[in-house]
Amino acid sequence: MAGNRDKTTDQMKIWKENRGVQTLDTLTTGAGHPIGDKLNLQTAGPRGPLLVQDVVFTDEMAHFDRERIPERVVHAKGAGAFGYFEVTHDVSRYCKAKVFEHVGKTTPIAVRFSTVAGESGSADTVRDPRGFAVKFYTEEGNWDLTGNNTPIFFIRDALLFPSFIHTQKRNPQTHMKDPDMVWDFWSLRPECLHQVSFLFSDRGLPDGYRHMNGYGSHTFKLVNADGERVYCKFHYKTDQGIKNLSVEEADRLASTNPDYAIGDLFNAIANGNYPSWTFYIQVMTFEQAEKFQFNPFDLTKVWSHKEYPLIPVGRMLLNRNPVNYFAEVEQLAFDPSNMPPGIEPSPDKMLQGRLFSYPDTHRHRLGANYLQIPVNCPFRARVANYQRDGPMCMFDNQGGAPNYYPNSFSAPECQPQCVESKFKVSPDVGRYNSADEDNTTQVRTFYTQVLNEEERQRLCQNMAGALKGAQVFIQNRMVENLKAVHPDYGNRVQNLLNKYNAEAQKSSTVHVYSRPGASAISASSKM
Ligand code: HDE
Repeated sequence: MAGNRDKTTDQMKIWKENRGVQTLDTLTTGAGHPIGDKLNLQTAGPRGPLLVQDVVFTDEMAHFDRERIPERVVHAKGAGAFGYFEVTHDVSRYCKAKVFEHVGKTTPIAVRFSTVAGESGSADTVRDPRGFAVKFYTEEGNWDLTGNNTPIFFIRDALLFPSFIHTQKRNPQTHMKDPDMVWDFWSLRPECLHQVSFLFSDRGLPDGYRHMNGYGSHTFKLVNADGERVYCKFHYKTDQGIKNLSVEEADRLASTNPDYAIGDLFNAIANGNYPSWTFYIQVMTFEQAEKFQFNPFDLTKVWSHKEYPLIPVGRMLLNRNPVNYFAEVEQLAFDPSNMPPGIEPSPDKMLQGRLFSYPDTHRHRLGANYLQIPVNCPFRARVANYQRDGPMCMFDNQGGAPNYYPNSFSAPECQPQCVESKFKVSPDVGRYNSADEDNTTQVRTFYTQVLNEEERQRLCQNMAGALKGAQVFIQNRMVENLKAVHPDYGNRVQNLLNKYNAEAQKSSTVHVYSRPGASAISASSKM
């Protein structure tokens, strides 16, 4: 037994050894008062009742009652680590951001990897995209590249995101995952096809967090010191090599070791086996963007690596585990609108939607002063502005400096060289339908050219294995979408579904009409 213990299992033993001190700290209340007895309530006689004056108790219980903050509405389960980013190639011709200033420059980083749909106690080895969020603590403020392990996403209009996520979470009545919800949405929105195909391929089950790539996914804008702009995409390629789990192994781990990915990352770092990723950009000029065969800001599409080759930039390495999970990982708040001068958003509607959503959710989850929490604080830049007060204001609140602008008292001034680049927007304001912006060409390439025959078989098997849980009319609609990608794709999934549906009918275990929710609704509607 003792021989099998790894660094996560031995955390407390290691902590005690590292502490090295023989004398014990004085136990105190939250206010720092020494505590004489922490095992027994103060009561009137040995059988109670207890006294309101027992502040040792009320201090402890009142804090416990408030221990939980809202979990992230998506990406609730995750692992964090710290390290640095090092520039290995000069890209200053594209970007003036100090993080890329010169070869050899290092910038401290915080990283959080996550699953998407599960709650904070859910299993790590489920089929789901993985979050790949990196915070660069630069001297021009933090840069958060809040990406995934996939270069694309399900939808291309931010207005659909809350509904999409509802379908991935729990049924409003049964509080269970619901295949009808999932496949109804995916089949109604064919722009999901690319990401769904990626998800049900082998890469939908990465082996922990060290063996997957990361992507900024969106198109961003880079600006150089002369004000010249290009569009860009960011890529991290794992130096550990891609490794995925088989369906059977993922299922086994989900029941035997649901924290598999967190443990794998923690142990690797604790053992000095530091994971690293090589960082690349793809660059597209504004002229190329005009002529690009797809909308270059469509998050459901990739840019061909042949036409827009990966340009090496640097390497990121993780060499420190969190000292405290809540302080450094649960409170770690990423925000795509955290961009230093030189890195700007493209018009991508999804990215633009995210610029609002993240700081908004942090104000709800962590409070108005969440940027003062040490792990979020842009500690390499000196924050100087006119924001004051609010709950949990932790530092000196900028002392006696003026709290209004403009002022005549030598307070922080604007830096005109840091103003965002200008760009032209002239079209009519409207709600433009983006549902049918070519949903199949790149999926066809993925199906026919990226995957080999065995991978195609597994993709169809994985997809049919999940789609069989949805009602038949939803299955049919999904299959029609797959046929539009490639007849072989649709036919294979259909054949597997036929088999499953026949088996289900035989054993009359079709879930569809046996959901308790369905009968409860119809019963109550008759009353
Ligand atoms: Fe997120 N997403 N997202 N997302 N996302 C959140 O922020 C949102 C999207 C991603 O480790 C939330 O702090 C909208 C794409 C990661 O803490 C929330 C849209 C990509 C993480 C949110 C998207 C991501 C989040 C939930 C569509 C990859 C975890 C809690 C417009 C490129 C970061 C939170 C961490 C987390 C909103 C789509 C990646 C609600 C509105 C695309 C890695 O703000």
